[in-house]
Amino acid sequence: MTPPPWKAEIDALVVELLAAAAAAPDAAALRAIEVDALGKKGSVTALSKGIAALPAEARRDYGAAVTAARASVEAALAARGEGMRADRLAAELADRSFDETLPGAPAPSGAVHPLALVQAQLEDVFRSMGFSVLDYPEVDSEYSNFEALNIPSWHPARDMQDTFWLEPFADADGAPGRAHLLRTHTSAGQVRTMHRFPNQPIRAVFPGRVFRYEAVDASHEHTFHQVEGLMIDRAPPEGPGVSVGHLLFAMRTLLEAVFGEAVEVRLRPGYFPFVEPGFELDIRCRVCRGAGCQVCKYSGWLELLPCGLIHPNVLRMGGFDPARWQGWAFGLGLSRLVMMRHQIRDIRLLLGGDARFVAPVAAGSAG
Ligand code: FA5
Repeated sequence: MTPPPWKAEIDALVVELLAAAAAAPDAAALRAIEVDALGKKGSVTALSKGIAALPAEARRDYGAAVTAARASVEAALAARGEGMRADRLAAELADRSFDETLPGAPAPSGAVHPLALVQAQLEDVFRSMGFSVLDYPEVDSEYSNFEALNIPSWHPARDMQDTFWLEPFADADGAPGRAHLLRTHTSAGQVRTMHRFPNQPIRAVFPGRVFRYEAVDASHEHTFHQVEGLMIDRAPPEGPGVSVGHLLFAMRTLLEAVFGEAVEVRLRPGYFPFVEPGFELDIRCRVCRGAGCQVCKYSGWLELLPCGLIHPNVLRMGGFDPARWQGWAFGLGLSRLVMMRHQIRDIRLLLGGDARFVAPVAAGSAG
């Protein structure tokens, strides 16, 4: 039986395309052949349209022949592409300047957030002075956050820290229905620490997030970080005692470690129901160097570090007899310290999710 005339036509086209694919010098030429043959307006695609002109009994064979033609062209193109890749690899391997033992390109990595960086620095300084670093829950009881700190519910000092209150629930220790809150300050860990280390000298810091229901601006956040410091020791004549001098030494040591130089500070009397006497330690604003800016509210000073000697009532709440034990505590505004350290003009940038805060920095500029 003589083959139909279209058979020779299809075969000729396939032979021509296979030869072209085999001779394609590069990927671009190969792609051009693919488009010319298999693309929307390609020569192989056009064959399909010829089916309409054929008598019904020839259409099945014609369709099968076109499908086979397309498959062999596709296979030839794929084979040539694979051949090119193999040639390229062989050429690269033959190239003596290629050293496959060299390390690859470094993978992009992140950097430590300034808050975490300064917190780690502070923890190191305090560890070097014999302090433990402790961690306490962000959801705490009204008792730890206020009552144990000599701030009963009627006390006007409650208004100093606007509070996010939670629905009452039972504590893990089974105490029913106590009021809970998002801790407004890391001082909530003070009496917890005293209960944890009863009747023994304590040196501890506890950093963490705290929360206040307050208006946000360049230097106030509703969520910010503090570091609490606590030192308790036996009072004379049983022990060395604890003085404001120790407190100031610790404060200066931490500020010098963070800023790498002596920092101008001033001490003002400050009122907190859980310390007596209480102080506010301010540092010279390092964003404007004292000239006045929105961070320091144009005063040149930034309130950073309230502190004082632990109030006898708080020692008592913690199980320490104030006649035999003395202590100091401070509550450092870590977020503000980081702003000073890295000259950040707006506190909202710290937790705003700006990826540049954790972008890799060039070696040597991490500080
Ligand atoms: C307290 O939170 C006391 N617990 C500190 C304390 C501890 C006093 C131990 C005595 C002994 P105050 O509310 O002032 O105090 O906050 C402490 C520091 O947190 C401030 O000096 C400031 O640096 C920082 N701070 C306070 N409110 C904000 C805020 N909204 N945003 C950012 N930082 C804040």
